[in-house]
Amino acid sequence: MSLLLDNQFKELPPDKSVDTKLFLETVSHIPAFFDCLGSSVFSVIKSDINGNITKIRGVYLKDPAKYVTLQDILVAEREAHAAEWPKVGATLALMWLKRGLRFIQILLQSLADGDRDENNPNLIQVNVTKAYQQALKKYHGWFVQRIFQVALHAAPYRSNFLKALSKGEEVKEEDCLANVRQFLVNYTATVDAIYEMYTNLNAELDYTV
Ligand code: 03F
Repeated sequence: MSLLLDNQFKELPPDKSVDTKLFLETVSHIPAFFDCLGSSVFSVIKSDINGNITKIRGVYLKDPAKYVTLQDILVAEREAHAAEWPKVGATLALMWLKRGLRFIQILLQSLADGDRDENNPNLIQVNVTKAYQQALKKYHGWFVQRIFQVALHAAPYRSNFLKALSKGEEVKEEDCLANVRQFLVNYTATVDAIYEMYTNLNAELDYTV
Protein backbone atom coordinates (compact mmCIF):
# COMPACT_ATOMS: atom_id res chain seq x y z
CA MET A 1 0.00 0.00 0.00
CA SER A 2 1.28 3.41 0.84
CA LEU A 3 4.63 4.00 2.52
CA LEU A 4 3.11 6.85 4.47
CA LEU A 5 0.07 5.02 5.76
CA ASP A 6 2.14 1.96 6.71
CA ASN A 7 4.23 4.16 8.98
CA GLN A 8 1.72 6.56 10.44
CA PHE A 9 2.41 8.51 13.58
CA LYS A 10 0.13 7.75 16.51
CA GLU A 11 -2.41 10.22 17.81
CA LEU A 12 -0.99 12.25 20.70
CA PRO A 13 -2.49 12.03 24.20
CA PRO A 14 -4.21 15.17 25.58
CA ASP A 15 -1.02 16.36 27.33
CA LYS A 16 0.75 16.15 23.92
CA SER A 17 3.62 14.11 25.33
CA VAL A 18 5.49 12.12 22.70
CA ASP A 19 6.19 8.48 23.56
CA THR A 20 9.89 7.90 22.91
CA LYS A 21 9.64 4.26 21.82
CA LEU A 22 6.77 4.85 19.38
CA PHE A 23 8.45 7.97 18.03
CA LEU A 24 11.73 6.14 17.39
CA GLU A 25 9.93 3.23 15.72
CA THR A 26 8.05 5.56 13.40
CA VAL A 27 10.91 7.87 12.39
CA SER A 28 13.24 4.92 11.82
CA HIS A 29 11.34 4.21 8.56
CA ILE A 30 12.21 7.61 7.09
CA PRO A 31 15.93 7.13 6.20
CA ALA A 32 15.28 4.15 3.86
CA PHE A 33 13.06 6.42 1.77
CA PHE A 34 16.10 8.39 0.59
CA ASP A 35 17.38 5.33 -1.27
CA CYS A 36 14.51 5.59 -3.74
CA LEU A 37 15.30 9.21 -4.57
CA GLY A 38 18.15 8.16 -6.82
CA SER A 39 20.99 10.61 -6.17
CA SER A 40 24.04 10.28 -3.93
CA VAL A 41 23.49 13.78 -2.51
CA PHE A 42 20.61 12.31 -0.54
CA SER A 43 22.98 9.97 1.28
CA VAL A 44 24.38 13.00 3.17
CA ILE A 45 20.88 13.87 4.35
CA LYS A 46 20.07 10.26 5.08
CA SER A 47 23.10 9.81 7.31
CA ASP A 48 22.42 13.06 9.18
CA ILE A 49 18.86 11.94 9.95
CA ASN A 50 20.02 8.41 10.76
CA GLY A 51 22.74 9.73 13.05
CA ASN A 52 20.25 11.77 15.05
CA ILE A 53 17.81 8.86 15.40
CA THR A 54 20.70 6.64 16.55
CA LYS A 55 21.80 9.21 19.15
CA ILE A 56 18.30 9.51 20.61
CA ARG A 57 17.83 5.73 20.60
CA GLY A 58 21.21 5.31 22.35
CA VAL A 59 20.08 7.51 25.23
CA TYR A 60 16.63 5.89 25.39
CA LEU A 61 18.03 2.36 25.57
CA LYS A 62 20.22 3.22 28.56
CA ASP A 63 17.06 3.49 30.66
CA PRO A 64 13.75 3.00 28.81
CA ALA A 65 11.73 3.27 32.03
CA LYS A 66 13.22 6.68 32.77
CA TYR A 67 12.87 8.04 29.24
CA VAL A 68 9.26 7.15 28.45
CA THR A 69 8.61 10.49 26.75
CA LEU A 70 10.90 12.74 24.73
CA GLN A 71 10.45 15.41 27.39
CA ASP A 72 11.84 12.99 30.02
CA ILE A 73 15.07 12.89 28.01
CA LEU A 74 15.40 16.66 27.68
CA VAL A 75 14.70 17.26 31.37
CA ALA A 76 17.19 14.57 32.46
CA GLU A 77 19.90 15.93 30.17
CA ARG A 78 19.28 19.45 31.42
CA GLU A 79 20.02 18.21 34.94
CA ALA A 80 22.98 16.06 33.96
CA HIS A 81 24.75 18.55 31.65
CA ALA A 82 23.78 21.95 33.02
CA ALA A 83 26.80 23.72 31.48
CA GLU A 84 26.49 22.50 27.88
CA TRP A 85 22.75 21.90 27.64
CA PRO A 86 20.90 22.18 25.28
CA LYS A 87 23.86 21.75 22.89
CA VAL A 88 24.42 18.19 24.00
CA GLY A 89 23.29 14.57 23.63
CA ALA A 90 19.82 13.61 22.52
CA THR A 91 18.58 17.16 23.14
CA LEU A 92 20.83 18.40 20.32
CA ALA A 93 20.07 15.39 18.09
CA LEU A 94 16.31 15.95 18.42
CA MET A 95 16.73 19.70 17.90
CA TRP A 96 18.11 18.94 14.41
CA LEU A 97 15.96 15.92 13.70
CA LYS A 98 12.80 17.97 14.28
CA ARG A 99 13.99 20.52 11.68
CA GLY A 100 14.29 17.75 9.11
CA LEU A 101 10.85 16.49 10.11
CA ARG A 102 9.46 20.02 9.74
CA PHE A 103 11.04 20.23 6.29
CA ILE A 104 9.27 17.00 5.29
CA GLN A 105 6.01 18.25 6.77
CA ILE A 106 6.06 21.52 4.83
CA LEU A 107 7.09 19.74 1.62
CA LEU A 108 4.26 17.22 1.86
CA GLN A 109 1.75 19.89 2.92
CA SER A 110 2.74 22.06 -0.02
CA LEU A 111 2.21 19.13 -2.42
CA ALA A 112 -1.11 18.32 -0.78
CA ASP A 113 -2.17 21.97 -1.07
CA GLY A 114 -1.40 21.90 -4.79
CA ASP A 115 1.36 24.55 -4.79
CA ARG A 116 2.86 24.30 -8.28
CA ASP A 117 5.04 26.00 -10.80
CA GLU A 118 2.45 26.33 -13.57
CA ASN A 119 5.16 26.36 -16.23
CA ASN A 120 6.72 23.16 -14.89
CA PRO A 121 3.89 21.26 -13.23
CA ASN A 122 5.91 18.06 -12.84
CA LEU A 123 8.73 19.71 -10.88
CA ILE A 124 8.73 20.00 -7.07
CA GLN A 125 11.42 22.69 -6.74
CA VAL A 126 8.78 25.21 -5.64
CA ASN A 127 7.64 22.89 -2.85
CA VAL A 128 11.16 21.91 -1.79
CA THR A 129 12.31 25.55 -1.69
CA LYS A 130 9.33 26.57 0.41
CA ALA A 131 10.11 23.80 2.92
CA TYR A 132 13.79 24.75 2.99
CA GLN A 133 13.13 28.44 3.56
CA GLN A 134 10.73 27.77 6.41
CA ALA A 135 12.46 24.88 8.17
CA LEU A 136 16.20 24.91 7.58
CA LYS A 137 17.74 27.81 5.71
CA LYS A 138 18.28 30.08 8.71
CA TYR A 139 20.41 27.39 10.39
CA HIS A 140 22.70 26.95 7.38
CA GLY A 141 25.79 28.93 6.43
CA TRP A 142 26.80 29.34 2.79
CA PHE A 143 28.44 25.94 2.42
CA VAL A 144 25.45 23.91 3.56
CA GLN A 145 23.17 26.18 1.49
CA ARG A 146 25.26 25.08 -1.51
CA ILE A 147 24.59 21.44 -0.62
CA PHE A 148 20.90 22.33 -0.62
CA GLN A 149 21.23 23.79 -4.13
CA VAL A 150 22.78 20.52 -5.33
CA ALA A 151 20.00 18.50 -3.68
CA LEU A 152 17.42 20.84 -5.21
CA HIS A 153 18.71 20.10 -8.71
CA ALA A 154 18.61 16.38 -7.94
CA ALA A 155 15.02 16.49 -6.66
CA PRO A 156 12.83 13.88 -8.36
CA TYR A 157 9.93 14.70 -10.64
CA ARG A 158 6.67 15.18 -8.85
CA SER A 159 5.18 12.04 -10.42
CA ASN A 160 8.19 9.92 -9.37
CA PHE A 161 8.18 11.36 -5.87
CA LEU A 162 4.49 10.55 -5.41
CA LYS A 163 5.12 7.09 -6.83
CA ALA A 164 7.94 6.53 -4.32
CA LEU A 165 5.59 7.54 -1.50
CA SER A 166 3.27 4.84 -2.79
CA LYS A 167 6.09 2.27 -2.62
CA GLY A 168 6.61 2.32 -6.35
CA GLU A 169 3.06 1.34 -7.20
CA GLU A 170 1.09 3.15 -9.85
CA VAL A 171 -1.41 5.04 -7.74
CA LYS A 172 -3.63 7.82 -9.01
CA GLU A 173 -2.23 11.20 -8.00
CA GLU A 174 -5.40 12.11 -6.13
CA ASP A 175 -5.26 8.87 -4.11
CA CYS A 176 -1.64 9.47 -3.22
CA LEU A 177 -2.36 13.04 -2.15
CA ALA A 178 -5.27 11.79 -0.04
CA ASN A 179 -2.80 9.47 1.72
CA VAL A 180 -0.40 12.37 2.22
CA ARG A 181 -3.19 14.43 3.83
CA GLN A 182 -4.12 11.53 6.09
CA PHE A 183 -0.49 10.99 7.10
CA LEU A 184 -0.01 14.68 7.86
CA VAL A 185 -2.67 14.78 10.58
CA ASN A 186 -0.78 12.98 13.37
CA TYR A 187 2.61 13.75 11.86
CA THR A 188 2.07 17.51 12.01
CA ALA A 189 0.63 17.30 15.52
CA THR A 190 3.73 15.39 16.65
CA VAL A 191 6.22 17.78 15.04
CA ASP A 192 4.32 20.76 16.48
CA ALA A 193 4.39 19.18 19.95
CA ILE A 194 8.17 18.71 19.75
CA TYR A 195 8.64 22.34 18.68
CA GLU A 196 6.42 23.49 21.54
CA MET A 197 8.44 21.41 23.98
CA TYR A 198 11.67 23.09 22.83
CA THR A 199 10.08 26.51 23.28
CA ASN A 200 8.64 25.69 26.70
CA LEU A 201 11.94 24.25 27.99
CA ASN A 202 13.90 27.07 26.39
CA ALA A 203 15.93 24.44 24.56
CA GLU A 204 15.99 25.96 21.06
CA LEU A 205 19.25 27.33 19.63
CA ASP A 206 19.70 29.30 16.43
CA TYR A 207 23.38 28.90 15.62
CA THR A 208 24.27 28.11 12.01
CA VAL A 209 26.33 25.19 10.70
C1 03F B 1 23.56 20.01 11.04
C2 03F B 1 23.02 19.85 9.61
N1 03F B 1 21.82 19.08 9.60
C3 03F B 1 24.03 19.14 8.71
O1 03F B 1 25.28 19.80 8.83
C4 03F B 1 23.61 19.27 7.28
C5 03F B 1 23.48 18.24 6.49
C6 03F B 1 23.14 18.40 5.04
C7 03F B 1 21.86 19.16 4.84
C8 03F B 1 21.66 19.54 3.43
C9 03F B 1 20.35 20.28 3.26
C10 03F B 1 19.49 19.62 2.28
C11 03F B 1 18.06 20.07 2.32
C12 03F B 1 17.13 19.10 1.69
C13 03F B 1 16.92 19.18 0.20
C14 03F B 1 16.14 17.98 -0.19
C15 03F B 1 15.54 17.92 -1.52
C16 03F B 1 14.42 16.93 -1.35
C17 03F B 1 13.83 16.42 -2.54
C18 03F B 1 12.75 15.42 -2.27
C19 03F B 1 23.67 18.69 12.98
O2 03F B 1 23.79 18.76 11.58
C20 03F B 1 23.52 17.22 13.34
O3 03F B 1 22.33 16.73 12.82
C21 03F B 1 23.58 17.08 14.85
O4 03F B 1 23.50 15.72 15.23
C22 03F B 1 24.92 17.65 15.24
O5 03F B 1 25.29 17.33 16.46
O6 03F B 1 25.96 21.26 15.28
C23 03F B 1 24.88 19.16 14.97
C24 03F B 1 26.10 19.91 15.52
O7 03F B 1 24.84 19.27 13.56
C25 03F B 1 20.66 19.57 9.11
O8 03F B 1 20.58 20.69 8.67
C26 03F B 1 19.45 18.67 9.12
C27 03F B 1 19.09 18.41 7.69
C28 03F B 1 17.82 17.62 7.55
C29 03F B 1 17.41 17.58 6.11
C30 03F B 1 16.10 16.87 5.91
C31 03F B 1 15.74 16.88 4.48
C32 03F B 1 14.66 15.92 4.11
C33 03F B 1 14.65 15.79 2.62
C34 03F B 1 13.76 15.11 1.88
C35 03F B 1 12.60 14.50 2.46
C36 03F B 1 11.90 13.62 1.51
C37 03F B 1 10.55 13.26 2.04
C38 03F B 1 10.53 11.96 2.74
C39 03F B 1 9.14 11.59 3.15
C40 03F B 1 9.17 10.30 3.90
C41 03F B 1 7.96 10.12 4.70
C42 03F B 1 7.92 8.80 5.41
